[in-house]
Amino acid sequence: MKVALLSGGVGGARFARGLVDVAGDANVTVVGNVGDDVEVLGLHVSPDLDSVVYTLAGLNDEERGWGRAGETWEALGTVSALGGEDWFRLGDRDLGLHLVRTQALRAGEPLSAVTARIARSLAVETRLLPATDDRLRTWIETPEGDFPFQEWFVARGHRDPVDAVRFEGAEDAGPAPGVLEALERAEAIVIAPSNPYVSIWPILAVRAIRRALEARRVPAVAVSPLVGGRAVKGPADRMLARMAGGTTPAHVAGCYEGLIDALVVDESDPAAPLAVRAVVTSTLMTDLAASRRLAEAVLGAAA
Ligand code: FO1
Repeated sequence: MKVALLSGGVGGARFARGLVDVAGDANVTVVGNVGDDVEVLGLHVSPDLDSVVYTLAGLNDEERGWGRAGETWEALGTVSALGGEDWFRLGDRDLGLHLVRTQALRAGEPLSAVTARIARSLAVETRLLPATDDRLRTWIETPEGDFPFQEWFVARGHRDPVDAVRFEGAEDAGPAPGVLEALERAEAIVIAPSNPYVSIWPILAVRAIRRALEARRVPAVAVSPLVGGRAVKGPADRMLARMAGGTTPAHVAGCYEGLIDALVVDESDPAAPLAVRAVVTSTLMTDLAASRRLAEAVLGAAA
C-alpha cells in the first residue's frame, strides 16, 4: 500500500521506521515538518527532517531522542569557551550534516534537493520531503511573549504555557516538489504520533497540503501522540489541555477536524466515541517490533 506520512521529529521518526519496515521503502513518502528549523552559528538546522533521516539510517541516539548516537561535543566546547551561541547543542557528528546543508542552501539548492541528497548519501531509500522549500517558521505565543519555536522549546525549556501557535511565511509557502504528487498517489495518508500543534500543523499550514487532505479520496489516519492522556515526550499534553481544553482522544481528533477518517489511540486512553473512527491498540513504540505493530494497526485502519 502506498503511504504518505506527515511527520514531526522523534515520535514521527520512530513510527516511520516501523512503517517502512512493514510497507517497504518504495511505498512510503515522508513529508516532514520544517516549522522548527533554526539558524544556529550561521548554520541551517532542520531538526525534524534530521530525526527522520538519522532514524531511518540507524544513526539516531535512541536515549536523547534527537541527534546522532555516539556523539561528541568538542566543537560545542570550543564555542562555549569562546562565548559563542551554545544554547542549541550541535554535536560534532551532527555538525557535518548542517555544514553540508547550509553550504548547499547558500549555493541556491532547494531544501528538498539537499535533503534527498543527504538521505541518499546515508543509504536511506525512503523518500523524505520537507513540507515546503520556502521559509516557514513556527512561533509560540505565551503570556511571557512570542518566541521562535526553538527559543521556547530549548532555551526556555518549553515551560511557558502556550496560548497559540502561528506559522510565519505559511501564507506564501508552496508545497515542496513531490509533496502533492505523493498525497495524490497515496492509497493512505497517515499522520504520525507527533505533536499536532508544532509538528503537524506547520505542515498543514501550507495551504495546498491542507487542501489535498480536505479533498482526499483515500483514508486518512492519524495516530494520537498521547498514552494515558500524557505525551510520551514533550509538551503536547500541556498544549492540548490549554488550547483544546483536555487530553482525550477527542481533543486530539479535534486538531484534525475534516482531515482524518480514523484516529489510532492507545488502549490506556478513554474509549468514548469520536467524530471519526477510533482504532484502539498499544501505541507505545519501545522498539522496532512495537513500531512495526503500530504501523500494521494503522495500515489495517486504512484498508
Ligand atoms: N533539543 C534540546 O532539547 N536541546 C538541544 O540543545 C537540542 C539541539 C538539537 C540539535 C540538532 C537537532 O536536530 C535537534 C536538537 N534538539 C535539541 C531537538 C529539537 O529541538 C526538537 O526535538 C525538535 O525541534 C522538536 O521536534
